[in-house]
Amino acid sequence: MKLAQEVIEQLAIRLENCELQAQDTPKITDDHPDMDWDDAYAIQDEIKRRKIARGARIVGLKAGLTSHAKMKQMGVETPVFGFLADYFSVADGGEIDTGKLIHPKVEPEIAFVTKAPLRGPGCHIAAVLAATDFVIPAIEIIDSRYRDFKFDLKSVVADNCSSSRFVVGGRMGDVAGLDLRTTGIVLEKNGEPVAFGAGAAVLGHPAAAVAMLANMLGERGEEIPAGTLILSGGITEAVAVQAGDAVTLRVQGLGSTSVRFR
Ligand code: 0L1
Ligand code: MG
Repeated sequence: MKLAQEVIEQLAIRLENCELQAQDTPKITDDHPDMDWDDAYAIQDEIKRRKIARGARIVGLKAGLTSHAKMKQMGVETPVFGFLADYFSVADGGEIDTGKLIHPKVEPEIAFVTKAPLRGPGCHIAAVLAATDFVIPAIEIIDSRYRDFKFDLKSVVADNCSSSRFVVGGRMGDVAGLDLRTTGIVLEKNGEPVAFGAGAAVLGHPAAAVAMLANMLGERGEEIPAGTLILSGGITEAVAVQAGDAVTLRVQGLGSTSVRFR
């Protein structure tokens, strides 16, 4: 690690305050160009520690930048992961106050809920499918704390991978009866289709993103516990939203989930 613990704590406070006060900031690597991956995840961990200390519960995990569309949109090449706090969760059909966000975008995703722990190294698609209780449509609302979404990957990891809100809904699907590679999705904004795709856009199979997450956590001596909700990553590029917009995600065989922005 390149950063002192005191600097990690200061950067975590800066980024979390930006999240809680809906204010943007230049990317942190501008001031700390030598920070490494361990520093980036240590800042994310410190943000998580601060939330838990204030009484928040961690309700899930997210894999980010798991599709070529997202990697191309962001100009990066490596997937990343973050955590989901309880207050990120919005009811299906619910409303999000854009006054509490900076510049939200939505991503169509397939969420997994596990029924058994997953631990890397060596975690693979078959292990993920065997450990999956069900899959369900999910809309992730990302809101990078960095000005104009301009960042590099280490800055993104420190910022909990732009996590801000998520919605799940529709039908709980049994993976035994689904081919998630060919499962089609349509994302609608204000009744108009704005993005289309299929599960294979996420690392060839959305379960591969969950396996990758288990393997990345395994390198840190951690696992994905049973009962974890996991967002497997955007199937298409993220779509910008503003107050007044209504978004619906339709997933083949799994129904739909919606959210409105005010
Ligand atoms: O969920 C994601 O794929 C987002 C990862 C962070 C990068 C971004 O803000 O788009
Ligand atoms: Mg996402």
